[in-house]
Amino acid sequence: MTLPLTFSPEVETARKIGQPIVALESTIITHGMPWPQNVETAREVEAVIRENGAVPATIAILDGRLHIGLTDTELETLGQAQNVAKLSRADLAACIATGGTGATTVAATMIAAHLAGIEVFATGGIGGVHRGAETSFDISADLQELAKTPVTVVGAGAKAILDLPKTLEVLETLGVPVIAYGQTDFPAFWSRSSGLPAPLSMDDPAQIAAAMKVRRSMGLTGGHFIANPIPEADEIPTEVITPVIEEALTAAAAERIAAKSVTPYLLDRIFHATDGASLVANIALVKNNARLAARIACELKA
Ligand code: PSU
Repeated sequence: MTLPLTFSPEVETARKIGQPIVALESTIITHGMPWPQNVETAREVEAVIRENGAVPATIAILDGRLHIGLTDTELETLGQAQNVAKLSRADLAACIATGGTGATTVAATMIAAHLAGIEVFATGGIGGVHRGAETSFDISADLQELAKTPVTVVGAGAKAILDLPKTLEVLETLGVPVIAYGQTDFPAFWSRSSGLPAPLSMDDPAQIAAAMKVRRSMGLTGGHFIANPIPEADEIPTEVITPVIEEALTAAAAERIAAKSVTPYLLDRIFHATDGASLVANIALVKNNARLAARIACELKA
């Protein structure tokens, strides 16, 4: 069978003329941010990618078709839709086969990007090892995907709601290069530093593109994770965000929130507890990641 694949007109043209393309995920739209900021942010992030010389390709499954690039109407519809499925590696095929609609997580977006020949992808932050994983076994499929699929993901580290030391340990075990951009510390999403050193550090998008090319020519599987700290002006200091995260985690445990619902629940709770400041920071860091991803995509073509 042929895969039901739809390229947006903009992405179709970019493919024909060989323009750099940056993939974007859709779970951040449906499960990561409230309406209408989710759609506004998605549009702004796409604009940042264009301003930096690349073409954005937001990825989602709509009525059983895998879309690489969404039109403005599709973006708006997805952003307002209720009960959209959150798709990871395990759910993609079933969603397409049953004609469903779903938003792609980091893992699923990497798979779709690779199918479409896109090598760079910008998001907010990757999933990781959840706190208490020693009993819950809750580890995001994003980590395994980074080990398997040759797509470079740019994110502001991993969300501070996770167990960051364990997340870095698992990435190391899986052989995923974790490269902090412009600093040596691993960033913690809303804050610039997690207090943990990043395994690797680079200051130049051209170096990152070079590392991608070497990895490809060595025949190594998997991608890179580029950990790009939130801009200084937009960060929420660790002392401020930590107690909010602790409170949200306690509430999630009391309400027995599990599996795929954990991350959206915590993000929503933190949004309310910070009077929206966590969302402002989230929007700023995604745009910052889009900028870097576009620069890397352009260097790859250079
Ligand atoms: N980045 C954000 N907000 C999000 C996410 C990333 O700024 O909501 C999503 C991504 O789609 C990522 C998912 O794959 O959170 C992780 O979910 P989980 O912990 O259930 O694997």
